[in-house]
Amino acid sequence: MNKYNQRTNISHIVHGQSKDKFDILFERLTYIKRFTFSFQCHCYSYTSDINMIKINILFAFTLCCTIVGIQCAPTAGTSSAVQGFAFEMIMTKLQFLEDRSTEKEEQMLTKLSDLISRMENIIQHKNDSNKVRDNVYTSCSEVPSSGIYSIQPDNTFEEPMRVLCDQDYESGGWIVFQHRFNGSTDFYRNWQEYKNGFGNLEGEFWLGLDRIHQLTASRPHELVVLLENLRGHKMHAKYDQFEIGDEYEKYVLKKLRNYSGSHGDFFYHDRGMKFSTFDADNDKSTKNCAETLNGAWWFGVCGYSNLNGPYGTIDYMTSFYSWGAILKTSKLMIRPKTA
Ligand SMILES: [Ca+2]
Repeated sequence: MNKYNQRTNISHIVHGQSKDKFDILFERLTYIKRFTFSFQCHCYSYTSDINMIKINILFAFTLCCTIVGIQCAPTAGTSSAVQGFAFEMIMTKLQFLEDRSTEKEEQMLTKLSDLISRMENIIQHKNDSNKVRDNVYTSCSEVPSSGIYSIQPDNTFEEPMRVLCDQDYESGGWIVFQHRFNGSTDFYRNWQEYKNGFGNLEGEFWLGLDRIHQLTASRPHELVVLLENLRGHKMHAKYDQFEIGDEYEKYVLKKLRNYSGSHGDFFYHDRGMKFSTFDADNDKSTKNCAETLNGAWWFGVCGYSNLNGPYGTIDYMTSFYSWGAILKTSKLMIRPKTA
């Protein structure tokens, strides 16, 4: 079974919603998922067909050579060289077709995966819209209390962004971009999903790298990471400058400066690293860190931080600082710098 079929069922995203409202979206999404699967099967079949043709040609060619009693292997002999050349041409052409088929398959799967991810976002957006206030705020510092709101910081944002605002921690004004607390959402996701975001703003979620980039590139932001282990011990790391690049730059961790906190500079090793998922290895290791650690992060040579890794495990970051206990909650938040 492929990774697209292993993904968490999206039903949690629309939990509690009237079915009538999303029937069409569900049907469409289901159709696309089935189409993706059948398309993959078709591509695999197509590639297998090409391989079978190659084998058949090789067999037929060998048989012909045997019958006429000539040497077919590509040697320095004159006649065999001519025969070998024709054979090589056919095989090269078939190899070209096979490579092209594989390339097209990968491109189509990426596009389909992106489409599914976007549709899940649309469903979540509709879901949240029932609970969100009609007002559009310029920042989370303006909202009356912690909760889900639409914000549009300035005119560079084409449309309002749905976010979870935290007005409780350290005078408030925070936008939450990662929240985990019960393991109900699968965080082992592909590039497109980390790009567009996934999960439920009322539950566990990842806001999306595009949104994090858009926010942090629009004006200076600070970052705070709040962690709590199963023993109830809490710790935090705060950086008064935080910015990530765009997708072209692989969402590189551009700025992460001026640490303060309770247990050390957690992300020291992540500075300047690009974001990696299991299907996008942008780390500095010979391994695929995201795949090895079952996560997605600004990995360097694996190790240290892996806050999108399997829920209920010891994070490298915390174990490195001898805090060593299983993480219960993690909350990553940003807010515009006021000074
Ligand atoms: Ca690597």
